[in-house]
Amino acid sequence: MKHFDHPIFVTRPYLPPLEDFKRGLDEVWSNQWLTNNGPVLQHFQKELSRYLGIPESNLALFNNGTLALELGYYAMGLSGSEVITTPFTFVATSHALMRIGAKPVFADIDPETMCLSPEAAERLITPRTKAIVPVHVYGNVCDVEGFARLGEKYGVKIIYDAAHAFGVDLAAKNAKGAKKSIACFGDMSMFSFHPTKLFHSCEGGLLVFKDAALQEKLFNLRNFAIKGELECVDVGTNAKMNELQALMGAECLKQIDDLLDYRLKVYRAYEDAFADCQHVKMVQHSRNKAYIPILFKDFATREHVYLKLKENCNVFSRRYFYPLLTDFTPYVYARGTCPVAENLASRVLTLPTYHGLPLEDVIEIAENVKEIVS
Ligand code: T4K
Repeated sequence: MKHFDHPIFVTRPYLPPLEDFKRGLDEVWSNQWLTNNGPVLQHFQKELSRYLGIPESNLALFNNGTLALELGYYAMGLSGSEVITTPFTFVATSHALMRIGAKPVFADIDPETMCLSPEAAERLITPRTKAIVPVHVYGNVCDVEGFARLGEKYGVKIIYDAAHAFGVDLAAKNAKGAKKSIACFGDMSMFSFHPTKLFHSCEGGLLVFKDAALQEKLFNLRNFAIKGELECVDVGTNAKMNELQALMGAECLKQIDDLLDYRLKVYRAYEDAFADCQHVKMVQHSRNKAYIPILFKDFATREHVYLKLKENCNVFSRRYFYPLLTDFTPYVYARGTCPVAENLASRVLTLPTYHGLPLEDVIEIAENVKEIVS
C-alpha cells in the first residue's frame, strides 16, 4: 500500500498564473476601487454571461454561494412557506431556507443520480409549498424535465442549487445553437465559486434567474437594500463580491476548458483503475466530474476505507454527504423520512480530484482503495 509523503486532500484550488493575477492587481491598484460593483466585477459578470450564454440582465454575483441562495430564496418570496428539498446535500442548501423563515420539507433521492426525485417531491406538495429546491449533487444533473412539469402543474418555483455544477452543459442547444448550460433550467440556479469547487473566485456565488426583473431586487438586497444615500427599501445584507474575488474568478474562467478536461482525465484514470473491482461503484455521471463519489456495499466498509486511507496512506477522502441533513439538530424533525438517501449517505465516499493531481497518484489512490476493500 502506498503511503504518500505529503497529504493528498480531497481537493485543492486551482491557482491561475501568478503573473496574470499580478497584472490584474495593477489594474485594481490604479482603479483604487475594491468593492461595491467595481469595474473588475463588471468585467467578470460579462465574461460569465458570455460563457454561460445567458444575458447579463439575468445574473447576479455575491460574496459566497450561501448568501446567494439566501437572497435568491428571499427574493422569490419563500419566507413563511414550505420548500421541498433533498437531505443529500451540504447544509447550506437548507440553512439558507431556515434563515429566511421557510421550512425545508425533505423528500427522497433518485438512487442513480443521487439528486432529488421529482416523484418523491410531488408526494409532499401541499398548498403551503411555494418552491422545490433540487441539488445537482456532484454536478450530476437532476431530472430537469420532471421538475419543469411539477413547476407548471402546481405553480411552484424550481430553484436549483447548482453549487457543484459549473461547467455542466447538456446536449440540447440554446437559441444561438450553442450547447445549453445547466443554468438555463428552472426559475433560478445558484453556482458556488468556493475554492473547493472546480471553478472559483476565492469565495463567491452566482445566481442565474429567468425573470430579469429580479436583478434590481437582488442587487439591492446584496447592498443592504439601500438606494442612494437617503432610502432603504428592505432588510438587505452585505453580500457583495469584491474586486479581488472577481479578479480571481475572471482569471480562472480563462482556464475553464483546461480545468474541465483535466477533471475528465482524473475521472477516467479512476474509472480504468476500478474497472476490475466489484466492491466499488462509481456514481459520477456529470460532464464536469467535479467530485469522485464511489459507493461501497455497506457503512462498515466505507468507514474502514475512509480511516485506512487517512491513517495508512495520507489520503484525506471525505464522506460528502454524510451525515444526512435530517440527522443534524435543526432538521431532526424529518429524521428517517428518506430511506434511499440514508442508505447512500452511509455508503458513499468522495475521492481526491483536482487540477494537477498527478494521474499516477490517482491510480495509486485507487489501488490503495482496492487493497483495503479486498
Ligand atoms: N450548496 C451546496 C450543495 C454546497 O456543496 C455548498 C458548499 C453550498 C451550497 C454553499 O456554497 P458556498 O457558500 O461555500 O460558496 C466545503 C466548502 O466549504 C463548501 O463550499 C462546499 N459546499 C462543501 C461541500 O465543502 P468543507 O468544510 O468540507 O471544506 P474544507 O475546508 O474541509 O476543504 C476541503 C479540502 O479542500 C481541505 O481538506 C483542503 C482543501 N482546501 C480547502 C480550501 C478552503 C485547500 O487546499 N485550499 C483551500 O483554500 O466544506
